[in-house]
Amino acid sequence: MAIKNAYLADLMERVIKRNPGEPEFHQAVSEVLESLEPVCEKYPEFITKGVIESIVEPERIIKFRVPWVNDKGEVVVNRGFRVQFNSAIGPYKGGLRFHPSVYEGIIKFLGFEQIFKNSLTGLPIGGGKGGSDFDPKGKSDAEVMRFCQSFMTELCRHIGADTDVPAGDIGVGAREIGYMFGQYKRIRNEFAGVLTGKGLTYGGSLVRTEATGYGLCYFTKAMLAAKGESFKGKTVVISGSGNVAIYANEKATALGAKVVAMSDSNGYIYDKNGIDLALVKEIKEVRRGRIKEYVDVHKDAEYKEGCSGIWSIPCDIALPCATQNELNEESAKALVRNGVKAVAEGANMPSTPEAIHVFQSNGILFGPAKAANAGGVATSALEMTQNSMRYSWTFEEVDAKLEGIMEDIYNKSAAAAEEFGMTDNLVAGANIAGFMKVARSMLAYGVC
Ligand code: NDP
Ligand code: 2IT
Repeated sequence: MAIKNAYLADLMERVIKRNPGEPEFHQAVSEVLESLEPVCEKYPEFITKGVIESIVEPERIIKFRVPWVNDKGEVVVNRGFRVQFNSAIGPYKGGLRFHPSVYEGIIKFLGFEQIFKNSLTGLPIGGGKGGSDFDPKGKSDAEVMRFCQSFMTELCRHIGADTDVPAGDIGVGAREIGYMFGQYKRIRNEFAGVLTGKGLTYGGSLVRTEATGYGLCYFTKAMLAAKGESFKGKTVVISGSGNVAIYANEKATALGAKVVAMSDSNGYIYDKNGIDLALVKEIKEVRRGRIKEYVDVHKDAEYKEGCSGIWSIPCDIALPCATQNELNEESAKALVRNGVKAVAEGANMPSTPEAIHVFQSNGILFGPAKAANAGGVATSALEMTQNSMRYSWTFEEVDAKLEGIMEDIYNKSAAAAEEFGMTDNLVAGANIAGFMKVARSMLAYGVC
């Protein structure tokens, strides 16, 4: 799957040289440049006017020390990042990830993907991402608060409701957003829509908590409907058991499917009767426990160590909702062997390029992350709209807008794939449709 266009191939080489030791970033850029080959043939100005050259370079990278005091009174120092990748169509927008695996390359891959995803939503948001190598697991609430306050003490100089609006991602949920919003408000003395995913009592939007998982199912519903299929009666496997996975389960079940497996970074559960989601919510959202605790209650369910085994469970629909590169070629082949019909990505870049190739070459419906998980950031943008209006929409209003946006993303991606001679290739379609709006804006600005 090499890039054939000489300029794009050379640019890819230079991206690798300029960003050494960042394989996830190289992977994300490579997929997009490959999709853009036919676009650059039709519109050579995107190359000659430097749009492609600029789009792979972040506008700004902020990297900072985050010192905080743990419960033993010791000073701990973490690293914080905010990559402000592209503001051509709106303020930088994208989540914050707190996980020990975070380094600059992870934030750059996520920030790069966010440019195209945010454009696909049709809403005025640019691309950014941030985070830290801080691990919230096993920390007390007081430790998480002190970390979040220290993180925001630096970050607050760089963000703003019209500049850059962070939100949650892995390890950052309502608790962390609350601590960070409180610190922003205190230091800057302004009550502004500077973060999304806020609590409902202080400017949050209804449906934001559910939005990524619900949106993933709305996208999948549209993708299935285009082929005369639906969720009804289907068996679904969902990796992860965090925010995205839980609400993907809730919506898939509401649409008539049976979810039989979920996981965390230690292992997975299989419940042939259908996962008891209330119990998963209690374990993950209330107790902050491990998924294996599920089998303490449901003795007939199985727990197995290791995450990748989840893809050996037969299913009609697979929704990877944990993390990048969690689904490799071998897992993709197992899914295909077991008759999977559709795969849609709730996590960012969960399938390796080899896995995507297996799905596409076997005619499996494949919804790439940029399109399929855009419901979270789309609803964040709706939260920004409500904050600007100083008004709140009802759950039903936001949910209806979310479903409309996800259908539109499916239609735009499918249409772009068709226009460029790659019918049904939603990877290429989403990359192209997301790129066009950003690229046209960049062209309008000249060199900047
Ligand atoms: P959470 O922190 O709520 O949950 C993350 C889940 O993924 C947990 O079950 C976690 O298990 C598992 N996980 C995390 N890292 C790994 C790893 N290295 N290996 C295996 N499993 C892992 O995060 P979210 O649900 O918010 O995010 C999940 C994915 O969805 C991410 O890729 C994120 O970028 C993406 N996403 C999130 C959006 C949002 O609105 N929250 C929007 C769009 C995409 P454990 O508890 O063991 O760590
Ligand atoms: O990957 C993502 O799109 C997110 N983590 C959500 C970003 C946001 O700003 O809501």
